[in-house]
Amino acid sequence: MKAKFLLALLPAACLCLPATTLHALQAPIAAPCVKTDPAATGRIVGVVKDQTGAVVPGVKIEALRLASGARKSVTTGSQGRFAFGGLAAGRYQITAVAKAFQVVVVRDVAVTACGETAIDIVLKVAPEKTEIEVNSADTHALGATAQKVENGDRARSRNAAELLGNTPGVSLRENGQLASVPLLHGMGDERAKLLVDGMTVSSSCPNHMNPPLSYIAASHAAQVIVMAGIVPVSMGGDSLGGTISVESRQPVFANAGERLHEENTSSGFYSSNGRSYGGSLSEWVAGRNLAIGYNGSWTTNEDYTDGSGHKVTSTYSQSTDHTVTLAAQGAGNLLVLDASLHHTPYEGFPSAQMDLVRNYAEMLNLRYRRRVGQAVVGARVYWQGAWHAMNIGRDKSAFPMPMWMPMNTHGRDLGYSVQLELPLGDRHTLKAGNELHRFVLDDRWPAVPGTAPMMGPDTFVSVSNGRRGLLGSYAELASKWSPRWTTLFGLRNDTVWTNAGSVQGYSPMYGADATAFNALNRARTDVHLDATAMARYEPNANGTYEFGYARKTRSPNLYERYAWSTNWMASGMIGWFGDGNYYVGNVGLKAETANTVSATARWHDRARKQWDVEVTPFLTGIQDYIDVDALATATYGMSTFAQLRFANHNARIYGADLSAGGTLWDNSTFGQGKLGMVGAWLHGERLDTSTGLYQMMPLNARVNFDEELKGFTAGIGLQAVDRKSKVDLHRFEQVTPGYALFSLHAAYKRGHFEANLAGENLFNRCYEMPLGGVNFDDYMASGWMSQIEPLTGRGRSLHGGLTARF
Ligand SMILES: [Cu+2]
Repeated sequence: MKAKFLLALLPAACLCLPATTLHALQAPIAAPCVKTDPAATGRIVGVVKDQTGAVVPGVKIEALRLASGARKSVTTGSQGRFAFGGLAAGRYQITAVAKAFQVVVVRDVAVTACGETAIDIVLKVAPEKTEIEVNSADTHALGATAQKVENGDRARSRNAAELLGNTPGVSLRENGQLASVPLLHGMGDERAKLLVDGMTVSSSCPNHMNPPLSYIAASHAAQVIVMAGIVPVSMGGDSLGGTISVESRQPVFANAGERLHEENTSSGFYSSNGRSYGGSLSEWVAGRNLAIGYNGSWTTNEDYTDGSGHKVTSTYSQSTDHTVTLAAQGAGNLLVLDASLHHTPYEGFPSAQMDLVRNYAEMLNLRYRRRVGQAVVGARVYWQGAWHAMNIGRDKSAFPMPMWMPMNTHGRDLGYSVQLELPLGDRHTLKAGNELHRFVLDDRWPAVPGTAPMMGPDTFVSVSNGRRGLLGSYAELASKWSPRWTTLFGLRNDTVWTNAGSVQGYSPMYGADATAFNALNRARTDVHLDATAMARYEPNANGTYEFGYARKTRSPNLYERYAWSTNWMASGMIGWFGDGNYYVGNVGLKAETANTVSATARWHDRARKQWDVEVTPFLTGIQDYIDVDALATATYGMSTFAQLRFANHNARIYGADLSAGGTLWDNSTFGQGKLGMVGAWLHGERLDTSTGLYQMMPLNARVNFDEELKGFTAGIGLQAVDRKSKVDLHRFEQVTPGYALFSLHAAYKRGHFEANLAGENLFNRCYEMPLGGVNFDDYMASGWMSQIEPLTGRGRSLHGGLTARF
C-alpha cells in the first residue's frame, strides 16, 4: 500500500543525478536463458565509488520494480560491487544509501529477459549538517544550530538551559538555580518553543518555577538544537521566537559480532561558591534488538555569594532525576520508551515573593520510528503529571513579617505527534505531520488559619480545571534545486482552545472579582496560520547565505487569560517576570503574531575547519504582542510597584548575531590553538509608547581561547556585557551597568577518565544581571522598606568535575 503511494508520486520527480553514469549491456548469461520464455529473468550489477574514485563497501542498494512496487535489497561487498539476480523484465528504480553520503536514486533502469544491466554509482559526500538529520528524527538542518553536549559544557552548567549559553541568538533569564529560561532574539519563556525529547511540557506554576528545561538534567542532555527566528514549521507552532530542542542520547544497540553492548558513565562535581555538588550515573545495556538504560542525577547547593561578599539569599536548591529507557529495534523499526521521575524538594527564588517548596513530576514518552523505503514515519505519545507547591522557604521565613502562604498546583500534559518524511525524487523531501497537546491545570491556595478574611477561611481557587488544547497540522517541502540552491517552504495551522472553571477567593472580600469572572464566557478559540519560506545559496566553497521569512503565532497561556483577582496580595502571586510587580489576567486577550525576516551570511575556508564568520541580522514585527496595561501603582517603603493587566500591543524587535572562530595553530609541537567569539545586539520596543520591551539583553560578546595538546585542554574566556539602558517603564525595569567577567577552564582526558576544572568570575566582579530581575529577598529582609535593586550575579567560583566512562 505504502509502496504504491510512493510510486504514485514518482512521475512528478526529476531524472537521475548527473554524477551517476548509466549504461546498459546486453551481455548473454552463461546459464541457458530463453528470451521468449515468460519466466526468463534479468540482472542488475554495478560498482559504488565515491568522488575520489575509491570503492565504497557496505552501501545499501535497493531495487524497486516500478510496475509492482516489489523491492529487493543488497549491500555492496569489499570491492564496492553489488548484483541483483532473478529480476523480472521491466523498469526499476535503484537507490543507494550510505552513511555520510547523499542518497543516490537512479530512475528508470531497464531490465530485459536474459539481460544484464550495469550501473555505476558515484556517491557524493553529504553536506556537513546532514548528520543532524541522522541524529535527530525531527529536525530539518536548514536554519538549525545543533551542538553536541560535551562534558565540559555539562560541568559548567547548573541546568539544561545553561548548555545554550554560548549559542548565537540565545540569552538566559535567571530563574532560581534549576529553572533558567532561554530567550531567542529577546523572545523567551513561552514565546520560544521548548522541546524536551520531543515533548511539549508546560509550566505548572504562576511564576514558571518549573519550565520545560527544568525537567532534563544537564548531565542527561546529549544534544541541543537551536533555531532562532526562521524556524521550519515542522519544528512546532504556538511560539514566536524560535525552537529549542534538548535531547537525551539516542539508543545504541550491539554491533554484529558483539554479544552485549554495555556503556557506563558516572560523574561528580563540586563548586566552591554556594558549595554546590552532585553526581550522575548512566548505564546502558544493549543486545542487537533490545536495550535498557538508566540515567540518574542528584545536585544540591547553598546560597551563593556575589562579588561584594554579600550572600544572595534564596539561591539554594536540590534536585533528583531518574529516567529508565527501554528500546527495541528490528527491520527498520525503532521503539523507545522513557519513564522519568523528577523531584525538587526545595528551590529558592530570590526574585519572587514565594519559593518552590516541592516539585514532583512523572513523565512517560513513547516514540516509534519506521523506515519504509526512503520514507520515514515517526510517532510519539507522551504524558506528564506535575505536583508543585510554593510557600516561603527557609531564607524568606527568617525575614521580618514572614508571610506563610501555601499554594499548590497540579498540571497534566498529554500529547501525541505523527510525522511522515517522504523524499519526492532526488530533489524534494516532503514532511507532513499532525499533533495534539492538551494541558490541564489546577491552582489552589489553602486557607491559612487565623488570617481571615485576607487568607481564609476558604481555599483560594486561582485556576480551576484550566484547559489549553492545541491541534496542529503542517506540510513542508525541502528542495535541493542544485548544489548551490536549497529552499524550504512550509505551512502550518494550529487551533488553540482555552477555558477555565469557576473560581472563589479566600473570603467575601474577593467576591466581586470572582463573581464577575464566573459570569464571563471564558472559552476561547484561536486559529493560527503560520508560514515559513527560506532559501540557502552556496555560490562557492567559502560562503553560504540563508534568508527567509516566517509568520508565527502564539496564544495566551492560562494565567495571561484567567488570573482573575485584582486584589494586590493575590495578583502579587502571579508573574513569571521576576520584577516584583502584580499581574491580572485578561479573558479578551488575543493571540500574538510575529512576522520575521532574517538573513545569515557565513564565510569559511573550504574544509570549514580553519576559520568561519557568521552574521545574522533580523527584524520581527509583532502584532498584538502580549504586554501589559497599568491598573494602579503602589509604593511600599522606598519602592514603587505596578499592578498590571495583560494587554495586546504592537511591538518590534530587531538586532544581529555575530559569531566567528578560527584555528590559530595546529601542529604536533604546539597542539591546536583556537579562538572563538559570539556576540549579539538586540533592540525591542513597544510601538504605541516607544518604551523598551522587558528583559532585552544589552549588547554582549563572549570570547574564548582554547589550547589543546595531548589530551589536555586549557582555555580562557571573557564575557563582556554593555549597560542595559533601554528598559520597560511599565514594569519599572531597572537600568543595569555594563561589566566584564573572566573565566579559566581546563580539561584532561586519559583513557576512561576526564577531569574538568574551571574558575568563573576570576576577579570576583560584583555585577547586576540584566535578565536577573529584582532581588526581592533583600527587599523583604529590610521589612519592605528599602529601594529594590537588581539581582547580583555569582562571585568568584572554583569548580571541579570528574567523569568516568566504560
Ligand atoms: Cu511555583
